[in-house]
Amino acid sequence: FIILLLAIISVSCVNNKKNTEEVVQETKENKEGVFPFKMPTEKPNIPLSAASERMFDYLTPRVQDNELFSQFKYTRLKGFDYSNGDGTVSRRDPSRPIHVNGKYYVWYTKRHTKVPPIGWNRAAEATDEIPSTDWDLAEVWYATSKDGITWEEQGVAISRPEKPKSGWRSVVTPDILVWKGKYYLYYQAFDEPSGLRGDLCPVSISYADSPDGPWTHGGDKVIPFGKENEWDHKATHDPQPIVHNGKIYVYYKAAYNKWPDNRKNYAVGHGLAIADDPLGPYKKHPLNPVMQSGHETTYWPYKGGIATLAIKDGNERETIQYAEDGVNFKIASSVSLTPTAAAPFVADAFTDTKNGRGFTWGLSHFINAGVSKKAYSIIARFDCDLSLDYDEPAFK
Ligand code: AAL
Repeated sequence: FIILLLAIISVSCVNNKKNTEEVVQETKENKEGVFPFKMPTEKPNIPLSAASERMFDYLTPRVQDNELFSQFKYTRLKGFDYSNGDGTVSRRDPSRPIHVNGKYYVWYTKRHTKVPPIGWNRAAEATDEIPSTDWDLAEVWYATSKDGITWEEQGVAISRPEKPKSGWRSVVTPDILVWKGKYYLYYQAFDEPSGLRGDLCPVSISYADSPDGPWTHGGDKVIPFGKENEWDHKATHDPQPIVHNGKIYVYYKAAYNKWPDNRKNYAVGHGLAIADDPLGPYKKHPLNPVMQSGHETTYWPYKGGIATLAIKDGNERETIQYAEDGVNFKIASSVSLTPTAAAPFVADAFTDTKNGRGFTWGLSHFINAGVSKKAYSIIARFDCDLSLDYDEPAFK
């Protein structure tokens, strides 16, 4: 019996070998040649491995030639005080900076509490003075700068309204839109300590005639929540407006799957909501979520479409992607040491450009200690070469 078994195995091995040889032979009959020394710009008609095939799915096969590839370098900002890093002062989730009358403006989450956050997993112990997370009991502040490195904190832009108005617990993670001479701040408005039942909150808007304010409340829950059991049920985060095709495109995030019961299995998706007017109504794209990787939203006009930087979460984390229609994104490059909560300075974010030029710098944040006792964040500057008008690499 053993001899018979060995005979069967060896016959089948020979068969397998023959099959493989046949396949190689068949491929060679149609395609000849080996991969050339000079990198081809188009897919060559030769046998290709799966990895070599994939190279030609990118914008260019050589990453160095890829306009949607960059490295990132970081610079510490001047002008912000952090109470010696004791966790009571935090600045995070900056808006994209804008340039008005010779100055850059940025809005961001600022928390200044008596004690550091106790962590989302202890949110039930949070009080009016004890924050659960780094972004609990926070407000939207703003700062200005001449050079993008030294900043002067100007004060609060959006404070927490009286209870029970939306955002009474915390107003955070702002981003800016410039539309028809007015300024619109979009931000998350929490009505409970983050972490209690997840990171549940809707988006509110305020507007002003000047980036220095005063800000008028323009609406709450402007991006409709998904229905129960939909991916963006009760969570619309990181609103980021762009003017595209004459409309306002707001990309936003929701953390879903098993969160909050099981943080390990949570997933992050991004959706797109479109409106004719900044205050809405917003209509969600039927193909949402349009991204299934990434964390905070970073989207910008690139040529005729929209590009995005996906960081931190998902199978396609640490990639830059591009969608001609702003909806169906494809990986353009793989990147590393990416800016967290990246907020690039995108000069044409609101011009309804048909030829988006990209950017060379922006702001992002660094978190010092996760859920540990002294958790706080700082805002830093990043530089890169994701601009079509700039040939110098960020790193030499
Ligand atoms: C950030 C952002 C949102 C979340 C929290 C504060 O990374 O995604 O703003 O709600 O964390």
